[in-house]
Amino acid sequence: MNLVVLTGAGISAESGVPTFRASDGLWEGHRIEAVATPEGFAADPALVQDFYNQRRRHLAKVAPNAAHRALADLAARWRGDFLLVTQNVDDLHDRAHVETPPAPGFELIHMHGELLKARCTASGAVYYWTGDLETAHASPHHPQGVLRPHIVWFGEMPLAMERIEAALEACDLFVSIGTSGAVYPAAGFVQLARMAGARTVEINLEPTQGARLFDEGVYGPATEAVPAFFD
Ligand code: BV8
Repeated sequence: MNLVVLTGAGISAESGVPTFRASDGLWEGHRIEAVATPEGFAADPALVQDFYNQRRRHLAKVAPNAAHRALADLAARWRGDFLLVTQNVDDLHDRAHVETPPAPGFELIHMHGELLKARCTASGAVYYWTGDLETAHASPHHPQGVLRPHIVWFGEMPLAMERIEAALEACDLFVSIGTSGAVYPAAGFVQLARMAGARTVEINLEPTQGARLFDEGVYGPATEAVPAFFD
C-alpha cells in the first residue's frame, strides 16, 4: 500500500506557527505573495531577509505537536512506500521523525524549501543555517555569491516535483492535511492521486475550497483529527 501525505500550515498551527491565511496573507503590511518572491528580494533584500529571520528565530520557541508525532508513529510502522510532502518551511516534521525514526520506505520532502537552510545565489550550494541572514551575506562557497533563504518563492519551481509526481501516480491513498489548497502545484496533487485511482482524504479544521475534489473529509483540529484518522 503506497501512501502520500501532503501537509500545509494547518498542521503546525497548534504548535504556534502562524498560518498564511490567518494572518490574512499580510506581513508588516506587505502581501506575502509580494515578499515571498525573487522580485521582492531584489527590490528590498533587507525586508525579505528580516521576514525569514523572524520566522527562523521563532522555530526555537515551537515544538512538534500530536499531529506531527502521529505521522512519525505511522512512518515508523508503515509497510510500503510513504512519501510525506510538506509545503511548510518549518522543521517540525523533521524533529518528530528524529524522535521516532521511520521505516525504510519513508521519505520527507520540503517542496517549498526550509527556513533552516540558506542557498548561495551564485553556485546554488545549500547550507544548514540556524542564525539570521544579513542582506548581502557573503557566501562561504562563492566569492561573488550572496546567501538567500533556501525557500521556494512564488514564481519559482517547487523542489523534487518529479519525485512527488511519480509517488502520486503510484499511490493508493492520498491524505491532505491542514492546507487551504490556495497554492499550486500542491493544490493540484489531489487530482493526480485521483487519476491514479487512489482514495483521497482531506483532513482540515474545516472544509476547504477544494473539499469536493476528495472522496472523504475529516474535520477538526489536526492534533485530534490526524491521530484519530491514522490510529
Ligand atoms: C510555480 C514558501 C511555476 C514561502 C510558499 C499568478 C501570478 C504568479 C503566480 C501564480 C499566479 N497564479 C498561480 C500562480 C502560481 C503560484 C500560486 O499558486 N499562487 C497562488 C497565490 C494563486 N504558485 C507558485 O508560484 C509556485 N511555483 O507555480 O512555479 C514555474 C514553473 C516552471 C518553472 C518555474 C516556475 C510556488 C509556490 C510556492 C510559494 N512558496 N512557501 C514562505 O513560506 O514564506 S507557499 C506558502 O503559502 C506556504 O508554503 C504554503 O504552501 C502556502 C500557504 O498554504 P497553506 O499551507 O495551505 O496555508 P494556509 O494558511 O493557506 O491554510 C492553512 C489551512 O490550515 C487552512 O485550510 C485552515 O483551515 C487550516 N488550519 C488552520 N488551523 C488548523 C488547520 N487545520 C487543522 N488544524 C488546525 N489547528
